[in-house]
Amino acid sequence: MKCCLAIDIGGTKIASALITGNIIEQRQQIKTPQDEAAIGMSQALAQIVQQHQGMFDSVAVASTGIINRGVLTALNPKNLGGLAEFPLAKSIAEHTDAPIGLLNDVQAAAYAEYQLLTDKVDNFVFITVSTGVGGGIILNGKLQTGPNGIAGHIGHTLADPNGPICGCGRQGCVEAIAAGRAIEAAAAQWDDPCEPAEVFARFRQGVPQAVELVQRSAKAIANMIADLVIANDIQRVALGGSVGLAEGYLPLVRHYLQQLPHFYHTDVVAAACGQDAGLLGAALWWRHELDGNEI
Ligand code: ADP
Ligand code: BMX
Ligand code: ZN
Repeated sequence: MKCCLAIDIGGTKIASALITGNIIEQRQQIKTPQDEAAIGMSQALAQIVQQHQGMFDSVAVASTGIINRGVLTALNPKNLGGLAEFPLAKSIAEHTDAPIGLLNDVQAAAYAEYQLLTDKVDNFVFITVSTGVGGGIILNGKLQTGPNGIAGHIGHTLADPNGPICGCGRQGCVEAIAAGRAIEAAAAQWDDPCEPAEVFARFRQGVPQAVELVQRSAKAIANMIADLVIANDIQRVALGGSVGLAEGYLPLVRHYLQQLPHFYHTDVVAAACGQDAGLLGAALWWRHELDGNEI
């Protein structure tokens, strides 16, 4: 059975694993380099590939950023320690001759989650609320990447025209209000500052400041889902990412969506693969592409 080295590059962590069929083995996780980000990224990728040398016959990468023609272009470079552009395919090809497939991280996650649905729908969206806010859109059963790899970058749709300036340069993006980094930035200003994981602990204890911050995030995501439903007739949404999967968050998103007129409603569920959706999706998608091209 063919084995794929899967790598999932997020703004906070880089996960890797060997994937055979649907089986994930040797899963590892390191922090995404933030200082000297380009050098750090090259070194991290070199280390991952070299460590697994001889154990895989293809490499599949799910990465944050716009992935187009082998290059990672950050829409929001602040999520990657200021890294605006990185030659992802070239950097990995220096260490292996295996075929390399690249996809945006959330497009990959959407691919995996859609494959694993037991009751198929036509139109499906995967949303991650993590370092940033990202999306992967399936329409009529087909993953949308767009001609330039941009499709699904829903974190950069408008939440509040008077909101904070987003790292992409636009004012009031969903990401600037709802993402882990947005929560982190707001909580850093508190008299008793804390990290997002602690914000959620305080939210669950009912601390008003934390409740307000988490509610603001969940409401922005609910409204973004409503926009997706009304634009594309989305039948199901799966939510992932460390914020999206944090205890208490999904019920809040459902609550705000439920408050809107019924036209905007859809099923919202937790990611079935949890934190592994990106890894698995990259591997499944790349296997499908390679098999499709076999003569
Ligand atoms: P990535 O963006 O690299 O895919 P994650 O999905 O883990 O990584 O998201 C990272 C973001 O989630 C960070 O902003 C971090 O502060 C936040 N975070 C991490 N753990 C938790 C938690 N337990 N509850 C809420 N937020 C969390
Ligand atoms: C940002 C953008 C998307 C990404 C999303 C979630 C960059 C570097 N990334 O909107 O491409 O899919 O974040 O990424 O511009 P994550 O790092 O939070 O998983
Ligand atoms: Zn933006």
